[in-house]
Amino acid sequence: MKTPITVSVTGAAGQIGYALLFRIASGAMFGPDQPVNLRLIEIEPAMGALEGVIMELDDCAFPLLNEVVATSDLNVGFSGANWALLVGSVPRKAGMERADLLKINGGIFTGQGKAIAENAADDIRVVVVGNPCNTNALIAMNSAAGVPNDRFFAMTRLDENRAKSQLAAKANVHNSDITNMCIWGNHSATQYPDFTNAKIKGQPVTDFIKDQEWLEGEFISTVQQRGAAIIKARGASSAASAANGLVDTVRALTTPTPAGDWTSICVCSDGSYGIDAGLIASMPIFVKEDGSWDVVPGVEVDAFSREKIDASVQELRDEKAAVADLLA
Ligand code: NAX
Repeated sequence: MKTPITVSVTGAAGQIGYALLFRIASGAMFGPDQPVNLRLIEIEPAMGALEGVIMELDDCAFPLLNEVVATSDLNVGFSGANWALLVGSVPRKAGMERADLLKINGGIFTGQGKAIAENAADDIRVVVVGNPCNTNALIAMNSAAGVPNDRFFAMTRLDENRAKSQLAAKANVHNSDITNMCIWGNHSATQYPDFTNAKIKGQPVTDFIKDQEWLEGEFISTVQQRGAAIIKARGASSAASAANGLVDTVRALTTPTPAGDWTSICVCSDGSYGIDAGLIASMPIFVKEDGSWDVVPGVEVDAFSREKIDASVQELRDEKAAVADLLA
């Protein structure tokens, strides 16, 4: 049996947490031969609910679940963590300005970044899901002195999966026929799902979908607005599909990317593709055999894509400016 890895999850008693923990404990995230220790982090008022979730984890008798710790103490929560999955955040309430939301959550992610730097394992990798996830990841990265920037990620895999599913339905093919789907920019309504570089059965999307107006209009807006559509239909935000997006994200980061393909993850930009260095932005990523990753070079950005990417990057710049005082 392998040595257990330690996975810290914030917001563990929330609805994504409820869909996520069982998939981590079952082996879906790290594989069927990798035992896991879970460190579940919640705020005090949610500790009772978290106890209930842990009772259910116990009741699954998962062979791969080695140890579960529940805590509201960040130093305990991130102790020895190999992975930190930062799901918890404070939702926007009626009357709250976006800038207020950025500041409130920013405060959470400075403390978490600092605690990660002080307590996590040397190989720590951090994936932020809690919104606004790009800027929260930026704050955590800037607060985690000594942890390399290339260990910080934010999630746009759910958006990538949504985009693949929309293209597959329109082209009447299977989801697995869609490759090279990139989400650019911010995980927000300005994100750009790039159909110009996506492929269907290895061919340009336009070989299968002749309706350019749909691609440039309804396709993009459906992906951008999918979260809102789910809230409207379900009365609650995406949870199982978000948890699945996170399972896919971690698997993508721990598995070499198939040759010629890529995956969308928000990473710290090195200035590629006209995205300011230091912003956490979604772009096409390739994970190598040795487990390190690179931005895929040479992806063509046409005038249509350029405008969409620039708009989303501008939003990231504005978010960064709104939390400037939280960036060390
Ligand atoms: P819930 O409100 O159900 O759960 C959030 C949990 O976080 C709560 O249990 C709360 O007690 C906890 N929490 C709050 N502050 C905390 C702190 N300082 N430390 C630890 N835990 C804390 O939300 P849920 O539906 O689970 O969504 C979680 C986050 O994911 C939200 O910010 C949401 O906007 C975001 N999402 C991000 C997505 C993405 O693709 N990046 C998609 C899905 C989702 O919208």
